[in-house]
Amino acid sequence: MSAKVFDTEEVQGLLKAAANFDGKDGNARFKQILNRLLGNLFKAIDDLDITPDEVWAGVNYLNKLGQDGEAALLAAGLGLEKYLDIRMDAADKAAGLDGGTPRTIEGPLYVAGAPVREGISKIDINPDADAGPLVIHGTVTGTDGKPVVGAVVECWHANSKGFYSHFDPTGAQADFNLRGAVRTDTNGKYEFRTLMPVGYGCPAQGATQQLLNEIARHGNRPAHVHFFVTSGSHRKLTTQFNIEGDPLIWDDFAYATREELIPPVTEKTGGAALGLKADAYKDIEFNFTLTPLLQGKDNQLVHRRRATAAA
Ligand code: MBD
Ligand code: FE
Repeated sequence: MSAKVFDTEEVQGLLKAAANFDGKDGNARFKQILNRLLGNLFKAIDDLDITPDEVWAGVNYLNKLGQDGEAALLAAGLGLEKYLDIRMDAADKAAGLDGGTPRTIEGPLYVAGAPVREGISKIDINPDADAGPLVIHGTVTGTDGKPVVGAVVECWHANSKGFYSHFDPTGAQADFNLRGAVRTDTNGKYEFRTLMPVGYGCPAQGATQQLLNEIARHGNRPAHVHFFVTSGSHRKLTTQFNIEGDPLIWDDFAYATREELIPPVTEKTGGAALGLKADAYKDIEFNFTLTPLLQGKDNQLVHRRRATAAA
């Protein structure tokens, strides 16, 4: 091991200067976070004797990550997004907020702007020969058990190739294919008529998969459907369910699976009358329980950059 320099006056001074810690201008919070993260990096370099070649490999990796537009994908794969959920869950518990449908990560593939329909929306726009019909429906209630009328349930999921519209490299999907939004009816009910998704896999040549290969991890998710549930009177819920029986349910590269988020899939007939592509279809009932605002506010609303498209 080479000599340790982290605790020297020179390095501590360098860290402070780099974050302009002693300057009175600039964003104090930003300085605090930058100084800490940079310090932790410097310390790791010292402790693990990380070589210049390794440091430059890391710097170059960040360039590729940005070029590939995969920073948020990597955040999911490294458990950073899950970690934020763990922290929000703990904060909820400390505030005495329980009984709601568990949250789970948003992931990087939401697109804002899906047309909002009343009660029911058929969201499969493009034909997909390998996907059978699926109806997803349920009730939105508060923790008091009362239906939440006029809540907006948004959903988004992959097609039979594991691709999401807007991010589909094959260009096979229209802007809001397999993405929808419905307002709950007077009984708090919502319904999506759609097609069965399959699991997602990270782009094989992308920066995320490159990192995962280095540590012998896969970059796959079980088949799943994402939701936002929004209402003026309750906190926004960000969640997903997994499709029961998928072999990756407990081996999700993004760590989003939770016991309460694996609803049963049932076989039904009568799809023709619902406008589905076959009479036999799969049905998933999934009810949402929303938690109340805290002192009139949603204390856990997450702001992040999201894609948008025009409906
Ligand atoms: C997905 O579909 C997803 O939900 C996450 C979290 C990461 C990559 C693809
Ligand atoms: Fe997803």
